[in-house]
Amino acid sequence: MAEIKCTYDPLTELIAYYAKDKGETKKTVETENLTVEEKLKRRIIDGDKIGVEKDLNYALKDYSAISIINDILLEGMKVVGELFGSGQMQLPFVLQSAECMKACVSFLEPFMEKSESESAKGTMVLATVKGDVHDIGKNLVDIILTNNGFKVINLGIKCPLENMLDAYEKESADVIGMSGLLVKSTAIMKENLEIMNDRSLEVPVILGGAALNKRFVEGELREMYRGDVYYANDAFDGLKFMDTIMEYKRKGERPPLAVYKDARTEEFKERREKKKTIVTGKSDVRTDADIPNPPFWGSRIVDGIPIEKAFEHINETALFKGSWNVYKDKNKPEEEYDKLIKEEIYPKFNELKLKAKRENLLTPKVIYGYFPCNSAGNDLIIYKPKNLSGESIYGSWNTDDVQKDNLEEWQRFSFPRQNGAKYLCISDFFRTVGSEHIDVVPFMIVTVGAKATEYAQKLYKENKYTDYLYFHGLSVETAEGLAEYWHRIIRKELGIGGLDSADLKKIFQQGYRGSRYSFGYPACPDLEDNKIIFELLKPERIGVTLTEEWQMVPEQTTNAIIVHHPEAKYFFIK
Ligand code: B1M
Repeated sequence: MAEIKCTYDPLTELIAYYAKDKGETKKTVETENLTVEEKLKRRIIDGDKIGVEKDLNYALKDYSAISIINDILLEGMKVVGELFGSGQMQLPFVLQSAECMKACVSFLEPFMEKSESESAKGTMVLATVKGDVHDIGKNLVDIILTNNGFKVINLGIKCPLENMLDAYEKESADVIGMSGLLVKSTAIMKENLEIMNDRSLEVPVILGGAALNKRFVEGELREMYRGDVYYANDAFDGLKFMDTIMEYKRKGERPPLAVYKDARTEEFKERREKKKTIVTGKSDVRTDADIPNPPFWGSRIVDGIPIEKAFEHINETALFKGSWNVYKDKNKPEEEYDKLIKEEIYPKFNELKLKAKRENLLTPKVIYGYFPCNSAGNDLIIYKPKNLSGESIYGSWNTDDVQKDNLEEWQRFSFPRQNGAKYLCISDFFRTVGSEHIDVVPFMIVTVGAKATEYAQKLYKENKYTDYLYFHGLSVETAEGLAEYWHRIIRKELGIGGLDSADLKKIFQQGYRGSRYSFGYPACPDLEDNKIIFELLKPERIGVTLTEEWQMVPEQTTNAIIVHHPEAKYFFIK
């Protein structure tokens, strides 16, 4: 007889413990008087897999394994989807339900014919597109589809279209799902659809990821692609579209899909065209801001940073809402959300931090430096002492070498300028080549190490979906926390840290002098500039490398140019 693998789940225990403490029964309801069908459905909704084999064995007396899955358990998952859709269930609990579903299916598999266990409601070939390394969004789609009765061929990240088409054919799949978070990925998706058009393919395609929107996918792309294309805002949208596609496929029809028309579409097209034109305006940023003294010139490596420092600088809103997807339900009182955060999310957060520290899962490392510079129009020129070359550039420089007449151009950034608004450009915050003064610009690359990626992968492969979401979120937000912390150190070293707000929340809103801009973000959107920061800092020294698509490995890494000018704040290049 098949054995359920999991008999103890720390998350369930933890939640139960806190619920007990408050004299409540949390999400679970009294199941004693329920029928076995109702009990199983309830278990799925509650994500309660401990001891589920007893109920499954009982159900097997009256039902076939396949019917338990299709008629009882999937009904439970349907409710989970509805609760998520209406904002009544948070993503971590959805994943707990998916884990329970997975455990049940594994238990039931030996009771099924091979053909039954291989049957699915439909098949999706799923991948993150070429050039993009983002994994978690796609994996969440895989988890939700798989545990709702679909088969998913997950091809991983950086996937060329050819691989997707091969798998589509080989597996006789029904749909291709493409994911991607980078702005460039939206262009790759369009390119993929164009190639499919050229080959007269009409494969239904679902697209998802942060840089996409309905206007682009169901407007522009739907108009040009000869097959059907859908925009999925989240994993459950993906599920909804799979259901629709399969329903119509069974009927042998094509779903009636309208091309999404947005009144703003023309305006957007116009703006995009305008963006391509050369901007001639000029900002009125002060040109005489004082230049702080750096503690050293050149670059340094910092190892052995206590992980607590990064933890202290985690933006909890970004972690809880952004990464863990724990949102307030608009229809419920504020107190209920506060209670959820206090009784479930904080304990999880604290438990995870302890585990990460105890098991050295996150190892903060920083490489940073202070460089002499001047601006020239939109460009920022970085100098190096003439007498330094080769490997000797990578380290602290002798201060005497950093004299105006001993400096030569080393690297150059060309930043875009705002078209309208204040006509801002990052280079405006630095003294110009024509001025007598050499300015200072710090750069940094921070990482929490490769073990974070490996551990997250391990959890995913072991089907520990909730833990995967929690840990991945913690690891990426710790990288961001480390960047926040190191920016604080840089301000202190430059002697401008006295202007820091005492309130951490205000620090997250730039409550300090200057700004931290990461390449790929709106003020400096060109990801290719990562190449220059790599030339400046050589982060391979702390184990960080750059892919040919300008993304950093390990994933939990971020970089920035730090600007000390008092007027420097975030701005958008539209
Ligand atoms: Co950064 N990052 N980041 N980042 N980061 C983005 C992706 C960015 C869009 C932010 C922005 O500009 N507003 C931007 C890329 C823009 C561009 O292309 N130019 C960006 C950048 C620039 C960068 C760096 C380059 C910055 C720098 O250091 N210079 C750097 C690169 C890191 C590297 O190279 N290793 C960097 C670093 C980081 C952190 C490490 C701090 C951290 C982790 C990055 C990571 O995840 N690997 C981070 C984070 C957290 C983000 C944001 C804020 C959130 C990403 C995330 O984890 N979301 C992101 C902005 C954003 O998304 N709003 C951003 C949670 C995840 C579960 O959601 O993957 O979107 P997601 O999946 C969702 C849906 O989109 C949908 O369903 C999923 C679940 O519901 N979905 C599908 C996705 N695929 C689907 C497919 C479907 C259906 C639904 O069907 C097929």
